[in-house]
Amino acid sequence: MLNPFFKKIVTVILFIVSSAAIAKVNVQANLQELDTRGFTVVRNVFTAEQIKLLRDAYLQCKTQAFAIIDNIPAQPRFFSENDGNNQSKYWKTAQYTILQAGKGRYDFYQGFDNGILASDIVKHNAILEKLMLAIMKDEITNYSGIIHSEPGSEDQYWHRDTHTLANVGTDGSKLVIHDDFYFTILVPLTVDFTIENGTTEFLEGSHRLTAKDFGNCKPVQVPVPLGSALVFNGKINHRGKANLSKDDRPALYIVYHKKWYNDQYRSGIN
Ligand SMILES: O=C(O)CCC(=O)C(=O)O
Repeated sequence: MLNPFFKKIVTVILFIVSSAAIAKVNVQANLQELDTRGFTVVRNVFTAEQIKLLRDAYLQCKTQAFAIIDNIPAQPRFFSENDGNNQSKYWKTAQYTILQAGKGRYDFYQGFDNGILASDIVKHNAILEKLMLAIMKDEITNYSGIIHSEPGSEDQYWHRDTHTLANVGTDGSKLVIHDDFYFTILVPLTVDFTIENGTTEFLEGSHRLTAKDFGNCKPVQVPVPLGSALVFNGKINHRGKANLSKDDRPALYIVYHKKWYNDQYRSGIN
């Protein structure tokens, strides 16, 4: 018979070992989903305290962004996507770039990742980093921004997040044969992502396909609770959906990519 002290120690050790085993199994499940479906929801990535700090930072970014959107003229943006033409607009100052990502939907893209958005909470989350290194192995970097989707926003245009790595055409034939090098992570900041407020829609498996085969993919939306992270391959065809709720649906995004890729360049932006 173990004395109570040893019994307690054994219980603690068993708990640690089983938690580590569960974490390992979950990482494997997330990696498997990323490989086959192209997206996955990782649970319990951020604490409630961290989400509160991130939410406060988002509210400051929103004030800064709308001081620009409401006061300087937007510039038109023309670009090609999935072998089709697209049109949008953007606002640019010496410090900030904001992209319109569909009606009522804004990407606070450049100039916003300072303060808490530049802290270890965002830049070095242990769970996310482990996942990213498991796939991309080494020489990775990340940056962050915010997607602000207002009530009444409309469906975004379908797109991949990466360049298609071809000089001619945007069907993705050169992209899909390349090792995975870019992942986007969306983090709910004030509300869960739901079907009603427009959680991201994916063409399941399209990260492995050229645009001509997108018709074979199933459109899928997944709910993402606060504290979790929606992780997806930058090659996957996806879009933000209309926000039919009465609340803003902000998302922090963290992009991880191989260091050789330049994500500070965007087609159609001067
Ligand atoms: O808002 C979303 O759910 C997705 C946003 C997105 O894909 C983008 O702006 O590139």
